[in-house]
Amino acid sequence: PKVNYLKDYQTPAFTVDSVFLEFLLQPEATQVTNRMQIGRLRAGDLWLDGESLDLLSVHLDGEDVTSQCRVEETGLSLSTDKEQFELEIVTRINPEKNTALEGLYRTSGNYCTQCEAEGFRKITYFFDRPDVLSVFTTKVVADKSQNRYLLANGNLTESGDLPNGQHYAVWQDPFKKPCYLFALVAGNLEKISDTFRTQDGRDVALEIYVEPRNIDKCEHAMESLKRSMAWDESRFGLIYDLDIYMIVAVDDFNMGAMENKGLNVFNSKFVLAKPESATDVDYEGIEAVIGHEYFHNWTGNRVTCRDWFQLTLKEGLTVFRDQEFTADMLSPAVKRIEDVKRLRSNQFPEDAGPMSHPIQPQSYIEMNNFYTMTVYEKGAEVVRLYHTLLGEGGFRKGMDLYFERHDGQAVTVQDFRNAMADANGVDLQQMHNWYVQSGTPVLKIESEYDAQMQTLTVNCEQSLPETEDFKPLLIPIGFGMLNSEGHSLQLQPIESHLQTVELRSETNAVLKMTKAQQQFVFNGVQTQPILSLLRGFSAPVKLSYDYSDQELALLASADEDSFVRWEAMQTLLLRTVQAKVAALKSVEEYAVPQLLVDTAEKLLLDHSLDPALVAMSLTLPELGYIGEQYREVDVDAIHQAHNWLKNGLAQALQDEWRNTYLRMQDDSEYRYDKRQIAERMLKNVALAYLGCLAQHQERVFEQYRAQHNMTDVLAAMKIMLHQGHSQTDQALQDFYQRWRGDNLVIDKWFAMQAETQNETALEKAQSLLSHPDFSLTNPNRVRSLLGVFARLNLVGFHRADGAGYQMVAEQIIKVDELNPQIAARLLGPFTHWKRYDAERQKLMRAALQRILDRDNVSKDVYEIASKSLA
Ligand code: BAL
Ligand code: ZN
Repeated sequence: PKVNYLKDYQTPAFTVDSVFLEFLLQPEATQVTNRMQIGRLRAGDLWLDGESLDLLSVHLDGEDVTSQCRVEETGLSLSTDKEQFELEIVTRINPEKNTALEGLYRTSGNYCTQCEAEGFRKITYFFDRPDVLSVFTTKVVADKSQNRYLLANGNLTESGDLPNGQHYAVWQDPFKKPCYLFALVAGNLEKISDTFRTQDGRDVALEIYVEPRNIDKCEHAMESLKRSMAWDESRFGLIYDLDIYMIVAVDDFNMGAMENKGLNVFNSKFVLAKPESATDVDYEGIEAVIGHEYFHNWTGNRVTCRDWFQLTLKEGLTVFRDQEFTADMLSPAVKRIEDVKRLRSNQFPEDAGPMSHPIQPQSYIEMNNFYTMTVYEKGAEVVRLYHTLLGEGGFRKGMDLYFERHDGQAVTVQDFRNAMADANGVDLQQMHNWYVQSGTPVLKIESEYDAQMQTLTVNCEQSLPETEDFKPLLIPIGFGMLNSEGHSLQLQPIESHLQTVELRSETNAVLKMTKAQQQFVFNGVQTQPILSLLRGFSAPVKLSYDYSDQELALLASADEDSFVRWEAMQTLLLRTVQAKVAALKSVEEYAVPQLLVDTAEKLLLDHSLDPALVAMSLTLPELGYIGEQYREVDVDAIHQAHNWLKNGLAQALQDEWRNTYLRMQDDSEYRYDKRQIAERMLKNVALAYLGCLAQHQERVFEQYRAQHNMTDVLAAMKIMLHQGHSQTDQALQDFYQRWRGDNLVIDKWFAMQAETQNETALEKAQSLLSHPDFSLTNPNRVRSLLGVFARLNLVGFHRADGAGYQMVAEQIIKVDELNPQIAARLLGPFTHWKRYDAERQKLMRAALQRILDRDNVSKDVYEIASKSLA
């Protein structure tokens, strides 16, 4: 397959000033007429991208040139030397057979589209690249009884009835856009409507379209949309620009959602919620994704990407914006920790694996493979660096200049950086190194205290393991010092370090590291301090600093930065699991350290703390993250040590868990708010520990039976499954009967079973494959069973005999024939084969080889499998 390189980028040879599209919708034979007003920018033949299209006719300024077109597998070319012309192309496509869910397809009998990154070429022949921007007018014609609503981008300009039970609608989008932002939806949906009055006094119609059975689950999405619109106005001064904003929820969708101009198409997972069927995590996800897609209207749509290598320009920035939005809606401290966990569990491994790429990739075979944690989440961390370095005011100035310069353009990450730099009169050239180097930087810190001089010297060294010719990064290091009582110390950088140490308060600083090795010195330090490092997780690095357990215990209960407190407690827990893993391999006895128990107890008894932070601090690190700490992952030992520590803490703090559980009980009506979410979180962490103890088993089942809300129900179910409680099967059956027919809840039912780690995990997953509700064509269902099993069920997937690998590989092959994007995503866990023992390595490689050695392997799967085996 062809490799695309950033270095080969060429500006477009033609413009499409406007395009008129007409769709005659038929499930198996939709006719698309595409009339483009084209202008020439460079000499040469015309090339239009197009795939899987039946070409019916081509007219150039009214003349039939069909027979002069050369049609290839990936597009069409035509010789002409005209400067300005109209080209009309008529094609036919089959939405019903489109299981790849790219282009125009059918879902639950409705039509919808997905064009990013390169799906528009499956609808018609076009310049399918983000730097060709056009004004789109779309006419949709369809059977009225089957398609009550006909939707496309922009504002509705005309609609009416036609003969033979047909009707039509014409939509015009006045804003120039690349074709990846095109959308069309048609079907018998229902909608809820509302309005939003913008800062400048315009009323925008808001509409959410869903399948009729889901109409009672849209309220939270609508509220989230209104909050997003208000937030973007107040935080960034960005106002919505069309008269209408529509969201459509569909059950079959490859991604989470898509920011098409004025007509977002969403995976129903990120729209539908009611307390009985959706958890707090779902509610938060909906608010975040609704916000994310809305924020794209400016960062992505009004200012878009020049080419797909710039994807992080819109995604990193928009993720940063949605992170800030959630932080402002709920709790900044909790949100920051959630994001760091996500980054470490998912992006750090990607950075260390065979698909490792910089946030600005330099090449790709299949662009869909680069919608990654690196481009999105690490990209957001890099945007956050600008924010940390420039402050809120400076960042805002940079954003304002970015829009002033680039509204209506397709630009690069360099343009963004220049706007940030120019608006603040600073040099940010060094930030370039974050865009072009892959891998997770290691920040090694050592400190020296001179009691006589009362100085503290902080020696920092940065490196990028595996990168030759490493170029130093600009790393802001959040910093503070504590005395042995846990009180913050005043920070006094020495005179010559006033440029590189920025004081944010008397006790809080940012050390600006620009060199490979750098020293920061502080005066007036009267006692040996305890360092609080990387406050707020101020950069996406791995910190190496030799903390004692006592220092960590102090930080966990006393630091002024909540990230550092959480991190300190997590490090103590991690060390304990690691010590047990080591002990399991020797004859040594090892008991849960008293210091750990005392620190945990202190957190549980300090009622002034945010319950969410206590809950997150006392949740054991995930198995995957623990595995990350080892060169060779011993799945069984880690699993065993993890359970051992959970049981140990359950027993040691039995009374505190029970008291906490009771203290966090709240029988009032479900609300999605910061306090209730935090209390449920801590309550369910306490219940998870209590669930380890036989005498509390009934309490777990009781919580299930109460059916108070899905957060509590699912928490109880997972504990029962994990602990193998006697009521588990009864609850599973009851759950299924209650919710059959509700796809999103049944996804949870599959996922919780797929995740349960025990000796029969694989058999369980296998039996679920033949469950009548399992389907290989629905991405959410595939992810719930196969995705969850391969990613989270370490014990089942990595079974020593290789049967777990075999089962998943067989299914990936089947999925690849239907939906290559989803198949490629499922490969993730196989790509980390180097982290396992020799026998497992062999088995994992064999599975990859089998997936690769097929005549019809998709380029999505080919790219990942072949890079993993290389
Ligand atoms: N642009 C693809 C979906 C998203 O990131 O919003
Ligand atoms: Zn996005």
